[in-house]
Amino acid sequence: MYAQMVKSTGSAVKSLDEMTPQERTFQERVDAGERIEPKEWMPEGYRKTLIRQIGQHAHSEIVGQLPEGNWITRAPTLERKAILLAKVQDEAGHGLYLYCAAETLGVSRDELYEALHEGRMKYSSIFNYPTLTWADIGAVGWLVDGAAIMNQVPLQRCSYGPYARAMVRICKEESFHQRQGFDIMMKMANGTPEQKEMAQDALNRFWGPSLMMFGPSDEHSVHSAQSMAWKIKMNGNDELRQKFVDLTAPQAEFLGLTIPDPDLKWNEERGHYDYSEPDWDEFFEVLRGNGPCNKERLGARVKAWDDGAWVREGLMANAAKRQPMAAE
Ligand code: FAQ
Repeated sequence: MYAQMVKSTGSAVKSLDEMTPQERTFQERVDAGERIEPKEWMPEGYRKTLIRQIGQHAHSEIVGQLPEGNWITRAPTLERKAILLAKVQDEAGHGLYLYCAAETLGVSRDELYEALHEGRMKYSSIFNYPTLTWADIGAVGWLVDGAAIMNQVPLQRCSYGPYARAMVRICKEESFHQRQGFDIMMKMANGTPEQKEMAQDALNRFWGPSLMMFGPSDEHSVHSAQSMAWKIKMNGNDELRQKFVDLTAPQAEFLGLTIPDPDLKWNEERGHYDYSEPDWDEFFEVLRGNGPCNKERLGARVKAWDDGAWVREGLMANAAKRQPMAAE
């Protein structure tokens, strides 16, 4: 239990010639940049891929509240506490927009929760790492929200209307989150030597896991080719990871912190930073349920669901009582 099963079902992308007329019309609409809306015809694989990606994205937002929620009562000032509280609430909102977007595809929120709780659906690997110090909250905002934005800004242009529209507001909020994380890092990096050391330690622990957020390298990404053909994903995993490194390396320099990668350096010829691949064995172990916090994170979600049973039962009983009255 609690493993996020590493079971992918990527299949080859059909050429236009291999498609049925209906599939071809659909693909041509996608290629022309048209938006697909819920009641319109779509290939079954498109619908399933969206449910998988949007559902896992929603779960990530919800599980992602846990590492930060851990610090709400211990934030160093009232202002930081209020900001963190607002950020964690935003993540709940993101999860809800995304569950709503998934529901337009014919799956219920309860079904998605069940799949998460039974280990049949994943959430982002990053949330299986602990937040040990206040500087980790800075690193989460700076790096984790930074990586999330890098991936999500292009999704505002994805082919499925409800997902693309949910992304607009989510990206605005994530951008505020990223800046608040950077602000915490600025304070810590320019504080006492101990505070700077905490900031460096947080960067050391979150750098590799943040790179993993973009998914496996393109050659190991089972879904990328089809998802990009359908514009469910707008970029490959490696392309976005590189963009993230290019944007973040100068920020670390500005903070006076060192990215824990001896091979990180600007490559004039490529016009990009060279960097080391993260530890992919660790990534797949985390996906198998063996990360530092997998059991704790999923355990917390299952407990929240079980503890809320009486509320759901009460609401259902109340609705059932009201139904005959409404009919009268
Ligand atoms: N963690 O073939 P690909 C956030 C799985 S939101 C876990 O490349 P795909 C906000 C993948 O599901 C962060 N599993 O897959 C926040 C697949 O397995 P499956 C979440 C991963 O889907 C901030 C298998 O590996 N963002 O942080 C991961 O084409 C702070 C093969 O991989 C999104 O979900 C991973 N890192 O590309 C909240 C964005 N990577 O499903 C609180 C939308 C891959 O077949 C605090 N999602 N896998 O069993 C996407 O863009 C894509 O789904 C990718 C993966 C890029 C994540």
